[in-house]
Amino acid sequence: MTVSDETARTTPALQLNVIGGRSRPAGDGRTLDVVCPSDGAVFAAIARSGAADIDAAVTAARAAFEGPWGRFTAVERGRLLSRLGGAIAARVDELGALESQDTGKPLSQGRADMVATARYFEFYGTSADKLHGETIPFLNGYTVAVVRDPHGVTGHIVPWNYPAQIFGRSVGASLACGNACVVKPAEDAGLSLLRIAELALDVGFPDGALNVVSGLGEEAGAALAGHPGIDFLSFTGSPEVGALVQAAAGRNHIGCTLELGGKSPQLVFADADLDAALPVLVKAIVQNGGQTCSAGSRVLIERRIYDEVVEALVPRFSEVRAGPHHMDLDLGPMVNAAQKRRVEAFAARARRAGVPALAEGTIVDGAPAGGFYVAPVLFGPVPRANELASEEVFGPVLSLMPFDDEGDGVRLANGTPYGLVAGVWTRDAARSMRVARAMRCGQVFVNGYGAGGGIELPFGGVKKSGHGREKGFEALYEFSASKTIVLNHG
Ligand code: TXE
Repeated sequence: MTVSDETARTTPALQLNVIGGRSRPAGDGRTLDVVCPSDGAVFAAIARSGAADIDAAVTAARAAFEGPWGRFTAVERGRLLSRLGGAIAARVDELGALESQDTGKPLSQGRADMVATARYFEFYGTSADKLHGETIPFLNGYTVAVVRDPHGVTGHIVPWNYPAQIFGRSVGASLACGNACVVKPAEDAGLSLLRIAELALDVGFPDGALNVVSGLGEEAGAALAGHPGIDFLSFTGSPEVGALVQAAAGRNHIGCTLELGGKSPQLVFADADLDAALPVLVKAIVQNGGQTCSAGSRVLIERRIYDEVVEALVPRFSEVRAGPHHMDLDLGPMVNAAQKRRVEAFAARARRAGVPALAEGTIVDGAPAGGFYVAPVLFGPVPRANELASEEVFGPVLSLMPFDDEGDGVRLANGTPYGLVAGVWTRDAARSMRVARAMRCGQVFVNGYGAGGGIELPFGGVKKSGHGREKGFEALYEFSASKTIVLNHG
């Protein structure tokens, strides 16, 4: 082995921060290893940034906002965003493979994530010049105009489950409004964001408009959330950290959006088209290994078809296969060892409590021993008091639960602390609308679930799932504030 081979093997490539238009390591030179969840091996490194690096990024963002970036027109901002979308679309294979290696998700999912990320930038690129204000009839001799202003510098704390997509939806909307952004990716998967921030410079974003600073949550993340130079925060992650971020926002008297996951139900009524529903019910929990905020983790079934649905679901669920990302199976490993332990502990507690495990998927032969694999499990009937009925596992664990009638189904669906997404399967149009209207959550799909990626659709939760809306045009209202101008012209 040559010296350079040895160096390459023991010193993984360091992906630098992007601060003020330059690629930089952490000020004190510290790094974090990046592990591939498929085999547990270190394949890259990112900066372990601290408060000083966050401060440098906030300063650079402020300078951009008050300088060149702040002078861009909405049309010019939109053009740049669309150009960035195009640059990502041209690199779907390369960036998708990176996302896949970083998160463990199957290759095709990594690619699909990049197609969606490109589409977020394209969507917000073409929306930037359509954020109109309004005029309001007022007293005689007055004209009132309501215009929309950017907040200034926005902070974005991104999780590891869909790093590029969540980055794209959040900074896409914020940049479209004219804010400058500082982003803290998750320590477990942040390579794609850092690469996309470099691409943003290549396509012409001015220095400091988009900064990405990697590091640990309690270090770089907490420093960003609490920084007095931030004007608005966007957080996606756990309810526990969401509460910390909200408290930090409160101390600085700024607003925030929180997207904190869910325990999303799909209600299957006796008149449902089961052929259409069954594959979607399985996919909604298997996709991304169940590490999806909107995972359909509860299937609520009208009691008189409960046995029929179980009988049809069991063979489908048993066919699900988990394996390394490059094998491109139904699901990959969990993102890290802690997440694997968390999911396995949920399944073990359910078994100990006597909840029947109806079916299990397989981990394919040849999955590396160092990878963080868990076999998907189908449990049912899950008692209403069991934690699998109400707590987010964030893994491939599906709970089946019978309900008696429409009222009981609605109560059961709404009976968790969360409220993010729901699904309704029925051929009765009036009932589908009644149930959709009764759901306490941010999105309801009727006779489908999670269709189309949802780039154009407002997304966010109620209750413990958080507040505020990202995605779609509505996000532009989150990342801007109205200003009412009252002109007395006599
Ligand atoms: O989340 P964290 P974790 C849920 C899911 C999962 C659980 C734990 O149930 O099993 O959370 O995942 C940053 N100040 N979701 O521990 O810690 C962190 O660096 C500021 C649902 O990974 O909330 C990362 O960038 N920031 C969710 C981001 O917060 C802090 C997606 C999320 O990490 C911080 C992920 C701090 N003190 C997990 N501590 C969804 N809504 O989809 C951490 N961070």
